[in-house]
Amino acid sequence: MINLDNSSTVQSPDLVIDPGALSSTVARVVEATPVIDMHTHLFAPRFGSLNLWGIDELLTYHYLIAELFRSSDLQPAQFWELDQKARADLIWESLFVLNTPISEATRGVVAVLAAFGLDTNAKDLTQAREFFAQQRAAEHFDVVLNLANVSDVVMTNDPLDDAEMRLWREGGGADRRFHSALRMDAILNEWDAKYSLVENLGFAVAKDLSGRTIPELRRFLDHVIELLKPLYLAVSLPDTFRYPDESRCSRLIRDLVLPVCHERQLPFALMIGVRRQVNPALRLAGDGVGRAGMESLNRLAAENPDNKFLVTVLSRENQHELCVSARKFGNLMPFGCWWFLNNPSIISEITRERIELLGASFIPQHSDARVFEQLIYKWTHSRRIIARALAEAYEQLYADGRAVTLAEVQRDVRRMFSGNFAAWTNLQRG
Ligand code: FIX
Ligand code: ZN
Repeated sequence: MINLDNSSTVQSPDLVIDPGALSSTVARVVEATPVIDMHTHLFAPRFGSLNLWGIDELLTYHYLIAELFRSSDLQPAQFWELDQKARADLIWESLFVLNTPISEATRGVVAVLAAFGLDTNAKDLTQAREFFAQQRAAEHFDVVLNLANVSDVVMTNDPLDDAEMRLWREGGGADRRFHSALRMDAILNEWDAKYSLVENLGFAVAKDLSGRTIPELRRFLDHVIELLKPLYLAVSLPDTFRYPDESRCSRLIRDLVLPVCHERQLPFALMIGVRRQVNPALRLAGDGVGRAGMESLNRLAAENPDNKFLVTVLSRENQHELCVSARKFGNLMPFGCWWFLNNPSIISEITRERIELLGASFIPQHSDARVFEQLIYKWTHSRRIIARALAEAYEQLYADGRAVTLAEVQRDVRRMFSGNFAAWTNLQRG
């Protein structure tokens, strides 16, 4: 038996871990294992202004905007009249000075400030603004990726965003740490409002999907896939999503997305349960959650056994059903504790039930980071919780009569943090 509590102990991977050292050993392995962050809203440094970073962006994150209105008399319309610095000052004052930053999103900002040795109890943002103003983006991003131990970042790329597509044409894909995910929301969820954007790009498409719309959309996707080389296609879907039905979304998934994904061996990521703009006054912070009907997911998996799906659901009440669906259909890969679920108490519950039902055959987390430094706290917080859940599983295994080696723990964590995703997407690691 080896006891890793004494850090000077030579860690022989093949020796069994002392049960009393399981918790600290698993925590150390989880902390040391690089992760592929398979869903973010970040961009490679060369995408310039598309990338958000620094204290003012951290504080005006839509999670904190939603929390501000619970601790301030300001109305949203008044808030939107302020410039970004004034918004950040107000959020700092309301949520970090006049109140204690104990929510997940406020604690996250505290963790980022602490990571850079900044005053987490400052009365204003003077010191923080001076620090971030002295940073150069590319080097700063390297520091953040290193602190978060993130080896790869998967972006969210909208093929109908002209500014973004121009950056791709100018070499956007050159950074091997950043990978594309082709986001289909505009086509699948907003076709009636946005089909003319595809038409204006020279593709003969129709609002009612008539004529050559499907082959022309296929030609459009082929063009975009050649440019972006995405690891997967993705869409967020409301809790009301049903498949199959007569909706444009259902028809486009069946006749366009699934055939393209199958032929190109690209997974299709389904992010189900978002109820967009339940409070439009909050803008990006105005989205809500609804419990999805999981029968549609089962139908998709059953009818398309040769398609691979990445799946995350937004309602806590859907999590157990997703685990059961993943046990029934090997072409489903559950991932992440998405958005309103990305909180320690719920990450803990979801990870434990996934380990109990799926072993290590799932992707425990993604950051969904929108501001670069969020990688630091989102991964520090999640690693802490995932390590505890995994250590508990090993403790129960010991109680049932089997020990584990350091090499086995390292194998299991590598599988969850990168192996499952790399295998699912055929990601060739450079
Ligand atoms: O659909 C998505 O990718 C969601 O993650 C976003 O719409 C959401 O605003 C978000 O960033 C949640 O963390
Ligand atoms: Zn997202």
